Amino acid sequence: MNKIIRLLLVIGLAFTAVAGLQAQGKRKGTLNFYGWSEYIPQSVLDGFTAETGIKVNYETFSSGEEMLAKLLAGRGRYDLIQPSDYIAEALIQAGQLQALDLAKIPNLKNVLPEYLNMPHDPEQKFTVPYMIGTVGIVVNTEKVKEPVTGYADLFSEKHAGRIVVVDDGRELAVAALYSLGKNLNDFSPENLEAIRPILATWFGRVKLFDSDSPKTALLGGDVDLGLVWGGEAAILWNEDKKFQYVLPKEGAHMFVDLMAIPARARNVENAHLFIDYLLRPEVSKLISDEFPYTNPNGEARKLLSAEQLANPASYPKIDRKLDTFRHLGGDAGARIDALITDLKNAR
Ligand code: N2P
Repeated sequence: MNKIIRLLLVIGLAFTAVAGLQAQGKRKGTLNFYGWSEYIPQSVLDGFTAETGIKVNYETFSSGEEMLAKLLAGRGRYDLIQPSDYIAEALIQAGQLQALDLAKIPNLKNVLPEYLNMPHDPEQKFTVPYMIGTVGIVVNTEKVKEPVTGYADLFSEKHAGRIVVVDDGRELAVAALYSLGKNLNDFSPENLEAIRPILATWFGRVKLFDSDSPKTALLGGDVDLGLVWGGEAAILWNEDKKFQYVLPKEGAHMFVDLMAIPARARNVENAHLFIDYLLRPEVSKLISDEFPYTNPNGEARKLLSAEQLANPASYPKIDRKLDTFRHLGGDAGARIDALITDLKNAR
């Protein structure tokens, strides 16, 4: 056999061996994932399936309370969920999350320390950070010439019928609390009564409630101002610099969205694999490319372009300490829901 043929044979054998190993390494099975809408690229789900053979069934929600209610009622059988900080806290208290096996999530080391051991999960037992963000005001500065620095400006009578807001009771109630100078987690009965007339006025001026894609109405020119998730505002900024992002001067908070495994999950191994996959810097970068929230993954941030890091809605200049939502306990959540439903029906 001449040398070239022998070499080709060896290469061929090596290829077959690697392919065989890969095939053996492939797992079958599924991962039932319940996550926020507009938050994870399809390419990331597909990439995970291509690498592992695990099929991802992806179901979405557009409010944390909707997801919480479903889980607490024992509906749906998910292996992995994407709760926000205060929702995870509620689930932990209700015994609805299982402790993670951190040995299976080595990429957790990529997460910046300031996003670990936060109040919702002080021992980092049940959750890992996915994305972080703020809720702020976006203004189409071609249409709105007067300065907009806070909630009072946003919901001013001048802008009636030109406003989109996230369809999220807790977010809107907090904005009203801030406008009264109150703490974002203080939903005492008195405070709830105090925000009622404020929200009633605001809701009368809102054109659209949309948590899934509030950017759409702004892009289409149906509205000129919004109270939106930071990542949505970041997409608008990428489209057109006329969309400016403002952290309301009366108060803004930071949300921390997480990955967690429900107590009743069946495919626990697959859930750990997926969490670790998401925390790989190059995968996490793909998420930031499509959904430009604040990425808590320090190694992924190193892969982002200077332009991505300069997006004022993804990485706003924070001139104050931003608090996070806490689980309120008792019936405070239900009272907020009732208030918001009432006021929306009265519109
Ligand atoms: C993604 C919504 C962001 C979640 N579409 C806010 N906690």
